[in-house]
Amino acid sequence: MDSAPGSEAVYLRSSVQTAVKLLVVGHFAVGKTTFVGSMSEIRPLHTEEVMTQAGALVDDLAGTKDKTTTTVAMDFGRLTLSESLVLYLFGAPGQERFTQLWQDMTRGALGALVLADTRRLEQSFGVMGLLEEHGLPYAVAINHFDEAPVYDEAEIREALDLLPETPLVTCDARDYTSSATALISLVEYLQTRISEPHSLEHV
Ligand SMILES: Nc1nc2c(ncn2[C@@H]2O[C@H](COP(=O)(O)OP(=O)(O)OP(=O)(O)O)[C@@H](O)[C@H]2O)c(=O)[nH]1
Ligand SMILES: [Mg+2]
Repeated sequence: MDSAPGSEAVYLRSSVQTAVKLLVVGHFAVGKTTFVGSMSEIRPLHTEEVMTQAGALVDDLAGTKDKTTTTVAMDFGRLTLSESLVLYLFGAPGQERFTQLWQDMTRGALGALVLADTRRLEQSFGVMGLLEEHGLPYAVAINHFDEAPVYDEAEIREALDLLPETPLVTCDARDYTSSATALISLVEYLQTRISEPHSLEHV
């Protein structure tokens, strides 16, 4: 893979035939910007702004003591997965006030990776609901934070009410290999869905 950290893959390879748009979604402070930053082979686009007291009234800051900025629009990155396949990653904020933005972000997207935090699993329902409304298939990646509880896969599936076929993985959004594994689980899932005739309407 050409996209290893440190490689200067600025230009798209001429062999690329398929570009796939994927969303990286999740609630406030779950690690979306970190994930897109770890994965992108180009300098990622971030729209970070310093958090203000006003935001503290609507965003749950528990467990985010070192966090000083928040994404106010989106994150964007690119990852060449093979000779012929390139992924465009769009990090979409999960807060309700960004619902309008989702109308544009979901256009043309094939699927989404939902980042979740075991300290606040219930906060993932909002984005999973939005994805279902938009008919977008998704995989779930538990982004592991040091102080977060560790649960069995079955417990997490039950807590998030996941379908048996929905991929569930654990990752560390700061780590390239771990994040790539999570993304590949989503891509493989989308590939199985594309080969199923009844799900073609979603892609
Ligand atoms: N321990 C640990 N910390 C992480 C991980 N991923 C992200 N962080 C930290 O968690 C904080 C929030 O990460 P962000 O990437 O800003 O989260 P976000 O989802 O983009 O946040 P918003 O855009 O504000 O909703 C940052 O301080 C990261 O360094 C992880 O896998 N493990
Ligand atoms: Mg962000």
